[in-house]
Amino acid sequence: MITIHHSPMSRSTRVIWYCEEIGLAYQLKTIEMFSAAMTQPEYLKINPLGKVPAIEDEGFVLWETSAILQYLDARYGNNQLLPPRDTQAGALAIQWLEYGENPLTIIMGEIAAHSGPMPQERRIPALVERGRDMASGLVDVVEQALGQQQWILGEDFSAADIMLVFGLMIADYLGYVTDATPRVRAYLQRAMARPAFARAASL
Ligand SMILES: N[C@@H](CCC(=O)N[C@@H](CS)C(=O)NCC(=O)O)C(=O)O
Repeated sequence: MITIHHSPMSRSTRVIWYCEEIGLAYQLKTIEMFSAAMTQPEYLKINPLGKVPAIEDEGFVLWETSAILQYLDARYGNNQLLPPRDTQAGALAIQWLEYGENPLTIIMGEIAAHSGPMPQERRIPALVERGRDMASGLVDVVEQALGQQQWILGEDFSAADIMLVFGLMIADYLGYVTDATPRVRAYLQRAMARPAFARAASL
């Protein structure tokens, strides 16, 4: 069974959400965000950056959310939630997986963390300022791409949606999902109505 190193309400929720979508068994090792435990040698052996998520699979360790979702889908998910890489749909899936993390979640996360929960000595106000200049534009990219589609790749839900929705939830919390982005608003509601999301978000 895979082990997910997890902090509630963090990027590791994406990994749990993925597992819940495909019915993959997992166990959680919970670690408190920004706590000293994240920078202890024992945890740095798992993730040298001292961040979540990371997974362990029979001694194999992997970090970076996008890599984890791609690994799990190929190894255990029968490619249910990502199209084959050698197709254009597969290439688009990777485009959105990556966009969902960087810049979308990186920028939204910086605005949120550096203006709030991050320890004072680590906060960089310039990151908040830069993020605020970029935030609406980043949400608008998804608004335009969704068009009339249900999900970012079309009619089928994918792991790319899991990556994007996490960043968009922070954008929503920060007030960047507005009447000017109705498709993103409806997309978030659709995603959050999925039972697998609800289970992951509760952990
Ligand atoms: N690009 C990495 C980012 C990981 C990351 O920044 N995780 C945050 C939680 S959402 C974290 O652990 N932060 C703790 C810290 O910065 O000290 C990924 O997608 O896995």
